[in-house]
Amino acid sequence: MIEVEQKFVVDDATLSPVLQAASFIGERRFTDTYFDDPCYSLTTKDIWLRARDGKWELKLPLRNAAQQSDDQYDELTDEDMIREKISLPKNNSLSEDLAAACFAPFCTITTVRKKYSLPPFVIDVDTLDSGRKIGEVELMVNTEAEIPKAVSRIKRFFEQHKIPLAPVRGKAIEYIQMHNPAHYAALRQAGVLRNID
Ligand code: V4E
Repeated sequence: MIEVEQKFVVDDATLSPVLQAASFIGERRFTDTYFDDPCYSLTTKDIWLRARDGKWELKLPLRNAAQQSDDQYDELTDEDMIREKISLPKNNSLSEDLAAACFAPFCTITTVRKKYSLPPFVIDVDTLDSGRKIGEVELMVNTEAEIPKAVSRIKRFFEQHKIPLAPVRGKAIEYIQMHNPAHYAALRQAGVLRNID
């Protein structure tokens, strides 16, 4: 399954009628630690390797980032597939092999995520330690061919509920901008900062 998603800036006045019509699925708190090497080899290709509460995940762009107007990433959780995509041979555990290849954590973010269902959409509302809130509307599809239709449906959902479709600085991008100017400059130079810079 492919998750087609669009983030939005949460404005409680706009969002509360939408959430009232939705069913609350649940709330979870998780911590993401993101990894890259000193040349930013992954993130400058818009590839995001993270451990979410200790479980490895790799987010890979489905299209060239410069053409993207929405968040469309493939997400791998199988460690052998992750190794294959980042060309990391197996000698020891994934974390040991990453460290040996000079991959190190560059940011850690804790999120409280509330999940709602408004079929066929799933709505996530993330709250960060800073209090900042980011929303996300998601639709699941089976094949890449179904992505354009899903993108249109999500756009219509935004119009219908008068949610502004403005570019959103994601959590990891915001962290890098605040804490690591050299990394942020490398992302900008690589053209990875979709729609914001
Ligand atoms: C894909 C990505 C990053 C990894 C973090 O992804 P994000 O969707 O922000 O995290 P989260 O916690 O909502 O993940 P989920 O639980 O939905 O899997 S960091 C940056 N990107 C891509 C990206 C980009 N290239 N440019 C801009 C301006 N923002 C984001």
